[in-house]
Amino acid sequence: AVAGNLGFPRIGAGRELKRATEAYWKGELGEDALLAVGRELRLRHWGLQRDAGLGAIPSNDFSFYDQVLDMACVVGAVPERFGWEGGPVPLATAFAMARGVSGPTRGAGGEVRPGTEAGVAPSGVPAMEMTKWFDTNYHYIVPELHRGQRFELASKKPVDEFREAREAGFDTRPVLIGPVSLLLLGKARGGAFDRLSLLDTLLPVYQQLLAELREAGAAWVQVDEPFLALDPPPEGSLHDAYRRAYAALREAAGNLKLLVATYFEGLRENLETALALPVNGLHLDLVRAPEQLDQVLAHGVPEGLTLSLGVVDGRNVWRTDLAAALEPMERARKALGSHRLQVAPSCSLLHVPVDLSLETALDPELKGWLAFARQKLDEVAVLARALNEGRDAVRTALEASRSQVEARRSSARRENPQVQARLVSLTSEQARRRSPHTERRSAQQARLGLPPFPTTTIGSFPQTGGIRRLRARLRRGELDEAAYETAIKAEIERVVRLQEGLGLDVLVHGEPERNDMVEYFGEQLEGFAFTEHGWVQSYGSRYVKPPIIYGDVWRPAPMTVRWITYAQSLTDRPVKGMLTGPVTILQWSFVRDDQPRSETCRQIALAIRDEVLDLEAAGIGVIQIDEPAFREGLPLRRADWAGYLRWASESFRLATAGVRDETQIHTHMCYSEFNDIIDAIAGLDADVISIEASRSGMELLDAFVAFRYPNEIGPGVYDIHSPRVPGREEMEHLLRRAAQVLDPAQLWVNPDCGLKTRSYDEVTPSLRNLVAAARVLREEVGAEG
Ligand code: THG
Ligand code: ZN
Repeated sequence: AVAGNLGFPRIGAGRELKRATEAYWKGELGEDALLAVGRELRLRHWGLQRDAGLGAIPSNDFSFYDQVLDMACVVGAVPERFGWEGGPVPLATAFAMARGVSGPTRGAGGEVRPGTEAGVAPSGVPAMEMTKWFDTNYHYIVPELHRGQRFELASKKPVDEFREAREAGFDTRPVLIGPVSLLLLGKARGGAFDRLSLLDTLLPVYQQLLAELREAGAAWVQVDEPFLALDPPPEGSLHDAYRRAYAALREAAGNLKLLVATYFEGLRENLETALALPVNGLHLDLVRAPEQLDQVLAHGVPEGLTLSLGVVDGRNVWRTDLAAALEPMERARKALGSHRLQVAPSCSLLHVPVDLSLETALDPELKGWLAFARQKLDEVAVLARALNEGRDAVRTALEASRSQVEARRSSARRENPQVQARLVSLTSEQARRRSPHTERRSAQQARLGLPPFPTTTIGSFPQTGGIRRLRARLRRGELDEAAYETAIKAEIERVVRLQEGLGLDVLVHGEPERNDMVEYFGEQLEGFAFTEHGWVQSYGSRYVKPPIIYGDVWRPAPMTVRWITYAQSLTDRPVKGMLTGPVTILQWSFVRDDQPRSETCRQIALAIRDEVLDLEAAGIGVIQIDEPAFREGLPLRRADWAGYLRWASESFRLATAGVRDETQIHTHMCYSEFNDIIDAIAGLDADVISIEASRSGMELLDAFVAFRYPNEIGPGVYDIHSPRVPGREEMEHLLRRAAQVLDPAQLWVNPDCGLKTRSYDEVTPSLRNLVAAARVLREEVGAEG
């Protein structure tokens, strides 16, 4: 059995890629210097993988921005507006596709890209849309496809990087995104059409590419087809598309071997299709879908097909239980012989941090339970050796793994019996508000006395350089707790006075004390650990450092109460308490693999519930629990949606439902399509939900209208992803549209999202206009009604 890998993180252990790309964008680093950093990272990572003992080392897994963008450039799918005239796609063009040209303020999908805003001309070329890579926190650039599109072999990055590796003495296995998945990752532009109808024009480009790779001396190519493990799309016949595509690839490949890689899910109904492809290897994700191995073996593996067994978790940070991983592998060996097996991580290692050995501050006991990308390579190598030479050959490694697994299983730090007892004794009443919304509404109205069209913001105010420096100085010990507290309180007071001056109805404290919304709460909860260097690419040069949930979660002390009550002490208007919801904390962390996600989510929910009740007891009458990741937690297969929605929505209610009728619960969600989960959203039973809506001209409201959403709702009227200051009339117009389709008594007036990334010169006039727009609507509707 060969030890293989499907992809290595390209960011560099010291975030070298981020620093270099951002310096290049700022004009501080030339293109040659940037290219040199890329080359150095590739060579370093190939070296690491060879030294770890891997036989199948990927190339073309590197990217300066995103691998889907790169593949679009390979096949010449460059939208017309970027002015490309054929031939190799220049690096600057690829970056323009990702980030827009000369500062459009946002991409076609609306998001702001780093560095695109400075000195912008409004007439810039918009970037391509960006969206989530399956159920990961990685985002890719969405290829734009149109009817009659032509393709050509434009960029030869896969061949160039293969040659570069070969010259440096590495025989690599180039990674390509397969033709069917590339089309399904794309979005139809200029009218809907069957994206797979483009296969016939796309396949000759893949054929040419394979021929060039073969000529360059490649023995194997990894072709990623993650859609083989997903529900079939509504259009076309998937089976037929794969059959046609791989007949064409086979023909061009000659003696070049093809490994089709699936991941993130199991083959399920596509199993026959996958096993019938004329290819030499098939990769299975046996971490997400362990049951598929026996299904594949029972079906019978065609002669000449090698199986790549993805047994090391590429999506999480736990050390592998090597002995347990070996069991299915040994079953496969019995059926096929070890020469027809490869051993691999479940998916590309892009989704885990680079190197655990850099973590010097991590508790040694906990560190023993973990493996990052480098450590996972060692695990893969040991497992391959165990298959080839027997378990005895790797006895020491197996014993070390066993003892860590035992240590983790029996560690006292993982467990908190009180938390477990609390979960066991949960009742359904605890996840239900005492009275229906209509009754709560009058109690809240009596307490808060808000006008129609009440105004509020989502929570954060601009994070100025001064605020970030305060936190950095506290961390470095240059500022003591008392001085930090004084400075933060001064900032809170400033933000409260500003909101009073603007005439907002429900105020916030502005969140100057917070970094990332998940990191901030994770740092204060038990059962969470933090890394110093555990960065994972989120998109382009933007990374996140997910906390690691290793044990039972509980809240040792109030987390936000002193800041919120301080803000409330400054004003007679209601100040809203601000928390992150359990689903989002779960979703943006590395989670335990020793209990179901639902269980961990309930524990987080109870910790948040404690905070909610403490805020209420401290006199806070409005509390917002944000769930921006609620929708992205949906399983990849629709058949699994209902189960997720049940526990995710229950967790939210568990966190929020303990309050009295007169305490008003808000939630906030962004980047969401609500159509297919609107009943689950209604099931959260928040008194008020704020959503992003301004960019789509209130289109996102449609689902709420069609569903007759019963509670209150704040459709965003100020697009905070743009530096533009919206005028009063523009926001009035959006509010009128909302008031036409919903009961005006349901409506709140607020921006689309938090204001953290904006500056005060944008935020202050925008909020002034927002309050003015709300006042106009009050008059209009009051006069009518
Ligand atoms: N927090 C977490 N995950 C997320 C988001 C978040 N996933 C989805 C979405 N938001 C991803 N968006 C971003 C936007 C900006 C950054 C990262 C992800 C970002 N990162 C800084 C960087 O790379 O420079 C690092 C910031 C830091 O020092 O903490 O700007 O909001 N968990
Ligand atoms: Zn938001």
